[in-house]
Amino acid sequence: MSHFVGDKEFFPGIGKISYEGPDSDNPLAFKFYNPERRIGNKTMREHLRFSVAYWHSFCAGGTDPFGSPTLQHPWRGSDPMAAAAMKADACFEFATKTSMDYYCFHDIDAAPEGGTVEETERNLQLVTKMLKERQKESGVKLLWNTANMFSHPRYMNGAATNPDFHVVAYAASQVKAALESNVELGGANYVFWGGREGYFSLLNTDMKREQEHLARFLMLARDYGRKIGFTGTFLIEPKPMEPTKHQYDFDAATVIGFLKAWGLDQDFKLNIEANHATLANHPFAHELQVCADAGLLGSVDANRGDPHNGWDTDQFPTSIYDAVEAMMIILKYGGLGTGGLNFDAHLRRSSTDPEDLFLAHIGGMDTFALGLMIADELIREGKLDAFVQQRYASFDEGEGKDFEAGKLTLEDLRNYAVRRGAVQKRSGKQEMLENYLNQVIFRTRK
Ligand code: XLS
Ligand code: NI
Ligand code: NI
Repeated sequence: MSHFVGDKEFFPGIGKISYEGPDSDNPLAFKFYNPERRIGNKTMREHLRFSVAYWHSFCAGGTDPFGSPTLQHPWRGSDPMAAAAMKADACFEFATKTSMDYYCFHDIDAAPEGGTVEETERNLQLVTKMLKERQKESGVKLLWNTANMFSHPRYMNGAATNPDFHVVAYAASQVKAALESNVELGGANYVFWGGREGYFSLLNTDMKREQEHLARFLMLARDYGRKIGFTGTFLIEPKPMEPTKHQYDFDAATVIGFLKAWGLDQDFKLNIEANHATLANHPFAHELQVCADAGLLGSVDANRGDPHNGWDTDQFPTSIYDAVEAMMIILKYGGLGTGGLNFDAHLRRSSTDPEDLFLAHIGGMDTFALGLMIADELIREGKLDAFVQQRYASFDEGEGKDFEAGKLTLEDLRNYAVRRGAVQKRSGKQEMLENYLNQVIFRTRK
């Protein structure tokens, strides 16, 4: 099979990236990601379910608030539908060459927005046909799609939470079309990221009403999706701010409370983005654990932020610590289900060589592959679990057990305290566990 689709190769000179192992000097090779290698009961590719993000890799040209594009995509300046076809070819060529099994897109990343609702719908239908063919040809699948309801000026005051019903309805037209595209492409999930679902000032905002509208909107989307045969998972992607000052889907705990309050937790799970956790002042692992504990861990936008500034810098993930902690949570959860690890990350503005896109993804994939291997070792060794279990041992028998079972009253607790007298200090041993983690991470392995 050729490694590109269509008749033009967009990344000439770069072949299929292969696994060469940790000692390889070849920057265009995997050092840790060996797709068919088994870890536990699954292969690495089955565990990790990597996905490339259309918007960052094939749309964004390296602009920032102070500077114009630094990248010249070959489709820039072409007729919009011709450009859409070229972008699709580039995406599937890239995914095939990097052994990426999935891709993700916003409606307007893939298909040009038209002047009317009907024209926009038609464009997306045409592009969906193109994508479907390329999926078939390459075997690359849709992890999720979503509607971009934040770029167009009509959404400046929000989409589902806009104070103007006309805008809410316009947003609904986009979600309807995006869901239809998803079903046509056999998407595994459908994402809502509410970049403008929030407010800048309470002086002009009825927060309660806006959140009720959001819940109603999500119910309608769910009902329509199920009606047309969407069997995948709906996902909400929390983020506390940016572009809005305050976003309603602030963090995992907030979203879970919202989903439960509206009875949406049967159909919706969460898509956790590492950089959004950073913005909410939480570690990535915290957000994943909150979702796992609620049984609502859906998917991951694998990237990283910068701890020293407050932006969504969407850098490629390189932290082994973060990847190890994330993969421990995911493995114990039983895997990502319909979700995956989507690289919602873009190159730095000055990374302008065509190979840089490959190097960035190779790094992200190797980081999570290594994280997976180490997390699996940590779980199999069982020392962390044993420590945690022993830390709570006082709830495994006697009154502690009765307390957990709801058999004791507050007076019973008081009497127990009297009987036991002064409390003995018990160390949490954090440093010992951190040293152990380092020992395992830096252990020599092949
Ligand atoms: C932006 C979000 C966005 C979503 C999809 O911060 O991460 O890229 O993942 O709309
Ligand atoms: Ni994201
Ligand atoms: Ni983001």
